Amino acid sequence: MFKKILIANRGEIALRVIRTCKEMGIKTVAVYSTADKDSLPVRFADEAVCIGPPVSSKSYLSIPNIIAAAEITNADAIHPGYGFLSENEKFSKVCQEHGIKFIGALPEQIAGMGDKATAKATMIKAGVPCIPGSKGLIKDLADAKKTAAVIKYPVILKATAGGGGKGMRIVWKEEDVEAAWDSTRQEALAAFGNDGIYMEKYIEEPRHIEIQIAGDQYGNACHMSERDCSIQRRHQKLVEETPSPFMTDELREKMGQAAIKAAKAVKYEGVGTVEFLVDKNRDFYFMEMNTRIQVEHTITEEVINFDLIKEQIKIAAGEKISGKNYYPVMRHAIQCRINAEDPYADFRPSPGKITEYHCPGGHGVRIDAHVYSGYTIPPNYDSMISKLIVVAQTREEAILKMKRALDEYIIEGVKTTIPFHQKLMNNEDFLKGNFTTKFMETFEF
Ligand code: MV4
Repeated sequence: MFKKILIANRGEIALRVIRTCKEMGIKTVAVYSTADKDSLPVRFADEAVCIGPPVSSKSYLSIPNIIAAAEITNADAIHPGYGFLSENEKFSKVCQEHGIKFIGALPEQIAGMGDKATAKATMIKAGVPCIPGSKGLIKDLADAKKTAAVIKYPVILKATAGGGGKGMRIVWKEEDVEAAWDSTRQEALAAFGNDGIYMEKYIEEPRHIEIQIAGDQYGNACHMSERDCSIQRRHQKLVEETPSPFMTDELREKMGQAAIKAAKAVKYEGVGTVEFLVDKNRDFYFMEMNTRIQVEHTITEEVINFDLIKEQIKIAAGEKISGKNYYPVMRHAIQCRINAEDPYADFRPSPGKITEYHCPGGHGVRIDAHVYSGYTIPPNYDSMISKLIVVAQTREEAILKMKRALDEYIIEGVKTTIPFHQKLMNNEDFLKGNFTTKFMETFEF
């Protein structure tokens, strides 16, 4: 097992990883930018190293600074958390070259999943259901028109280097193909330095349902059931829950087996997520594979009673997974992301000092947060300040518990998304489980 892990991240996920390391008897190194010198991960880690100024490109994204911190502290592994360098092919490779275990995917797996057309080709070959579309990249405008005529409108153009909603255009009719083709290519080239574009049938009003998976270096893979992440706004998830209110035992089995196929196809080592779109007929299609721990891993932990960070560390250290699949049994978990944003002003970021802080507690309530009374939220990073997670026996009970916990939560000094979540927990369609990825477009707030 590792003796010392450096956490190449900040905020709640850095703290989350430190906590599991402590429980496993592993020493920890926090790295921090000058904006985070008073943060909890810096205080709770065994050692802390400043890696640069607030701007991420010179601190949390600086490979040389992070590797130097690992070398001077003698860390034998690096946990990248989510975001930042967690899915960076070069970082994974540089760690390898320095004899430091990267607790995440291999460089070639990151590259293979990061290029979306390549990822899709891999999944088609493995027998994972994919959305009908172009065979690989679209060559030119004529090819785009010809392909769209075959798969029929509406279609969607996607940048192969994109993902998470960046570099996409929906096309409803042939007259609009030319403009969409030109603008998607330009945007992709500017944003990713890669203008490769592929085309798919556009699935209207899908649900976003993802399967948690784990794989080990001995070729074993298992799934840990689903998370429904359909409640999102501009590709930012706001609420996640498991089980999905749209799920059936039959669909879970099919999606779970498809996710295992996906993991085995790339010899996946570690924990990961296979994202699917699910249409109204409960047909499901591979969308992306995330080779990292995700923000919403917590709800899976609560319903299957299992520490996913510990599993990640054990797999990276060469241990075997149990090989069995995990299902929620009489458990329902919901996570609300508490962001320092003003939901009454188009979710505008609201950084600043938290003057008063009181967090909820009690049976079935979990808070993953790095904030405290008197903490100043820096303006340099994303605005998520806390994750409020509840677990109960049924969805109805989980919603009641979430309402109670939201009412107890006091955060003063900055605007937060708490009032949004309170309103959502009373929404008739949400209560019925009747929502798709379009939900937030019409949600009145
Ligand atoms: C789609 C789609 C409909 N049809 N692909 C958005 C993020 C990226 N991972 C892919 N995305 C989508 N791809 C086809 N063929 C709709 C979306 C999409 C979406 C997906 C999941 C969650 C929220 C979304 C919001 C808008 C669009």
